[in-house]
Formats: sequence, structure tokens, C-alpha cells
Amino acid sequence: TGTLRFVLGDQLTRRVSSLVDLDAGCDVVLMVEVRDEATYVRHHKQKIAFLFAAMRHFAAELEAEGVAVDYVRLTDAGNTGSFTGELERAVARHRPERVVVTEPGEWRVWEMMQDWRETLAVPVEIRADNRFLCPREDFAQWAEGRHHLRMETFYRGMRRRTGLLMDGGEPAGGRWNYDPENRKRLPRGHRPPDRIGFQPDSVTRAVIALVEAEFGDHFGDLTGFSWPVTRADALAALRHFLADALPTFGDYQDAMKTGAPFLYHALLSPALNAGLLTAEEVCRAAERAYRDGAAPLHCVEGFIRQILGWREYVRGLYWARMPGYRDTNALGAGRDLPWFYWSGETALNCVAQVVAETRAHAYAHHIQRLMVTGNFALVAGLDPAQVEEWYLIVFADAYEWVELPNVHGMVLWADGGVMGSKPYAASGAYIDRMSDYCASCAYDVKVKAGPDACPFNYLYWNFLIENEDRLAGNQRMAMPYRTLRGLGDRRRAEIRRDAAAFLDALEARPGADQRGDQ
Ligand code: FAD
Ligand code: DLZ
Ligand code: SF4
Repeated sequence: TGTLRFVLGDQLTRRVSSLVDLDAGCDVVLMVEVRDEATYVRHHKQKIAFLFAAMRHFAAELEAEGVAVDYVRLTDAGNTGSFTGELERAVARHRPERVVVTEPGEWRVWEMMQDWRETLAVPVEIRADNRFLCPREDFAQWAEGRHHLRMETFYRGMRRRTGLLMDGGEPAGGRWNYDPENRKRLPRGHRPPDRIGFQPDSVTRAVIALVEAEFGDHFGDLTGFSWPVTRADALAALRHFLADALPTFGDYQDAMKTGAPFLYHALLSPALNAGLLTAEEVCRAAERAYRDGAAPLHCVEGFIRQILGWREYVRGLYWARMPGYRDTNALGAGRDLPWFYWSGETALNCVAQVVAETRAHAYAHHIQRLMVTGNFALVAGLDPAQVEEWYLIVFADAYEWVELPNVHGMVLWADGGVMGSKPYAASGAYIDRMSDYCASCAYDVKVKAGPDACPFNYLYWNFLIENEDRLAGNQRMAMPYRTLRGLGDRRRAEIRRDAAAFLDALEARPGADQRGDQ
């Protein structure tokens, strides 16, 4: 064998750097299903099924091209269960001149790769991941010397660098950011479009059975599995999004509706993160929709910002700040994750809805992640490490490079403001404005104190009180702290009392909150 090319489960593109100079005449591509990767956190069943199915389809496509693929299945005899063990066995089997691999998405695996260079009997070449628009070094250079990083500055640089939505040196339409137009409530009775799902074929069905048999006790349902697991299906999903959802994407980007988990979102993150689509082709396709008059600028800009801006930004930040990034706990939060994050059994209707949808689909959209399960974790002072593990487990698109900055930084502010300028804490009024959840909740979002009050209302003020030393000096928190100072001692005591009662009940019976108890 010439070169052994090791392709990880989230690197499933023919154009990944480890395959660019593939010589089908003498090289072998190695792909491995290993227990360690399925259990380093106990991933949602759909995430494992998605990855294994996508891996098997990708291997079959390479084989159809005439490439020799050595594919190790989870249950194959002798499977050692780890990347390192399987690579060692493959080197012994094929005796290649060298191993080529593309750098991984997670620090954990990056460390393993450093060891391979020492321990394998053949040279190991680790190549840069060419699927991102901003190379790791370029981001590191940009971030050097800045304590606070700001997405908007980075994003404008990326627009200029790629020419996306640029008219010469100017942003299309004359503005960089159309966010203010992207915060509409859904009109009552509004019917979002039907979204296409993908029927599992025989390969995917076999994987689903395998996952049920091997990981049956993991969180999540497999019954509704409908993710695209091939490049062709991922392209079909992209076309469907561009035609049916992108033209309205921006308007209702922050809206939440019972029974409508997908609304106008792209549903492309699992495919993007696993390599079935590239960030560049998705952004170019969205721009084309704008240039052709098929989608308005505020929607297209809002969408491109998520990928060219946020996605590239969190990935750059992760690599620039790891391995220390996840160790900080700027707000000193430490409460255990309540059991209802798994069971969904809580009287907080918004949380119950989001957990139920997450279990069914391994998906929740951005505002659900940020303002419902995330906001609760923030204002209840949940332990960052436990919250991070939850987010890494429950979503089909979760890898540490993207999960950690979003959870540790954006949601929990555990990085002390590296990622975002202020914590996104909010009271029930925000959730009420952007969703229909409160109408069917056992709590009353309009009530501020006492047993009927929406817990977000007093937990929000309690959060501000508890973190006054750390946050009151933050310019962007000036307004809520001014309001807090105007509340008076009696109201403050009442907030403290309600919050303590709620949080104590959580700790006493981790599965319950006051209403759920009854
Ligand atoms: P859309 O809303 O349609 O957005 C389009 C695309 O933009 C997404 O596919 C995604 O690639 C990108 N994007 C949007 N927001 C972000 C962001 N904040 N960071 C990175 N990319 C973004 N995304 C993941 O891919 N994996 C995660 O593990 C993950 N964890 C998150 C945890 C929290 C607490 C929060 C607030 C956000 C997280 N996100 C994560 C970002 C975002 O919520 C998802 O990318 C999005 O919901 C995926 O669904 P979609 O494809 O329908 O996205
Ligand atoms: C997430 C995942 C799972 C569940 N299983 C595998 C696997 O069996 N084989 C594999 O190559 N990759 C898997 N992955 C994706 C890896 O965890 C991912 O490549 C690393 O986390 C680096 O991003
Ligand atoms: Fe959530 Fe409060 Fe609304 Fe209930 S009232 S759904 S807990 S925001």
C-alpha cells in the first residue's frame, strides 16, 4: 500500500484535504466505527445513526469510484473500539509508506493524533481542515492580543475576504447587518411550510437497528429519523431550504411555536458539520438566491451571517482558546443539571416542549437552545461542565468545536466575556413574546412573585442580584442593573425567597419543580 488515508466520521467529503491527492491505484482509505467515539459522551441515538449511516454511504461512494476502502464496522471481530487501536491494526494490515489524515474537530482527538506521530511505525501527516473559510492560523492571528472577541468585526472581514454579498468594496444593500428586521413574531394561525425528510434506505435501516441494539439506553428516539445521510440528499435538502424556507428565514428566525420544531430553519447543520455540504457552497447558493431575486436581502444576509460569521467564528475561537477554554467558570455556577433536561418532565412548558422535540429529532433551533434550555441553565446557575455535556449529547450536529463556544461562552458566560459582550439572561417576557408556550403553561408569565409566577421572572432578577459584583460594571448590563437598584429591599427579598424556594425544590427532587411535583 502507498498511503493509508484515515477519514474520520465528520470528514465525509471527497474534497477533504486528506483525499485531495488520493491515488486509487495504490492508496487505501480507512474508516472505522468505534465504540469510544459513540460513548465519550452518550450521544443521542440519532446522532450515532446519522454518522454511521453517512460513513457507510460515503465509503460505498468511494468504492464505486474504484477506491480501496478498508471499512471497520462496530461489531467486526477484533474491533478495538478506539481510533488509535484501529489505526494501529490498519497499519499492521496494510504496511503503508505513510498515514495521511485531516486535523479533527475536537481537541480530544487532536491530542490522540499528536501521539500517533510518536507511536506509529510510519510517518503521519496531519493536514489542515480545508472545509472552513477561515484557516485556524488566520483566526489566531486576528484574535491575538484581543481579550474580547467580537463576531461582527470578524464577520465583516470574512465578507470582504470572500466577496460574499459584496458590491465592490461595499456590503450589498449598503448595510452589513439586517438583524433588526429578523425578529418578528409568528402571526397567529401562521402555517409554516412542510419540510422534507429523507426515508431511511436499507443501509440506514441496518444502522438504526445496530444503534438500537448497541446503544439502546442512550437518550433519544430513532423512530422519526429523517436526516439526509448522502451528499445527494444533503444537496436536495439545501435546494428545498433555498426554495421554501430561505425567503422567509430571517423574518421568523427567533420565533418558537408548539408542534413546529423546524419553522424556516435550514436543518443543514448535521450535514455541514459531517462534510456532506461545505460552508462555502451553502453560502454561495444563498447569495445566488438573492442575486436572482428569489429571496430578500435581509433573509439571505441573516442566513449567511450564521455560517460565514458565527460558525467560522466559534470554530476559530475554539482552536485559539483550547485547551484552557472549557476550564473557566466566570460566574462560579455549580448547581447540578436537573433531571428534566432528560425526561422533559417539568411544569416549565417551554423547557418541556424543547426537551421533547430534542428527544424526537436530535434537533432544536437556535433560539430554543439559547433562550429556553440555555437561558434556564444560566439564570438557575447550572454547572457549566454538566450543561456542556448535555448539549454535546443531545443534538445531531454537536461537536465540541461548535458546542463549547456556544454553551460555555454565549449561553453561560463562563468565559467571562471572551465570546459575547453580555450574558443573554432573560425573563419570561422574552419567551412569551417569541413563542406560544406560555399560553399552555401551569405558570403565569405575567405574574412576578409567588407560586404562580413564571420562574424565569424571579430567576432572572435573582441571577442579576447574585452576580452583581461581576456584572454590574458591564456597560451593556447598565439598564437592567438600574432597574434592579430601583426595586427596593422588599421586592429584592421577595425575589430571593421565590428563587430559593424554586431552586431548593430542584435540588431536593432533581426531577421536579414545584408545579411538576403536584
Ligand atoms: P439555521 O438556524 O438555519 O442556521 C444556518 C446555519 O448556520 C446552521 O446550519 C449552522 O451551520 C450555522 N449556525 C447558526 N448559528 C450558529 C452558531 N451560533 N454557531 C455555529 N454555527 C451556527 N450548532 C452546531 O452545529 N452544533 C452544536 O453543537 C451547536 N450547539 C449550540 C448550542 C447552543 C447553546 C446554541 C445557542 C447554539 C448552538 N449551535 C450549534 C448553533 C445553532 O443553534 C445550530 O447550528 C442551528 O440550530 C442548527 O440548525 P439549522 O441548520 O436549522 O440552523
Ligand atoms: C460522533 C462520532 C461517532 C458517534 N462515531 C464515530 C465513529 O465511529 N467513527 C468515526 O470516525 N467518527 C465518529 N464520530 C465522529 C468523531 O467523534 C469526530 O470525528 C471527532 O469528534 C472529531 O471531530
Ligand atoms: Fe416558560 Fe414561564 Fe412561559 Fe411557562 S410561563 S412557558 S415557564 S416562560
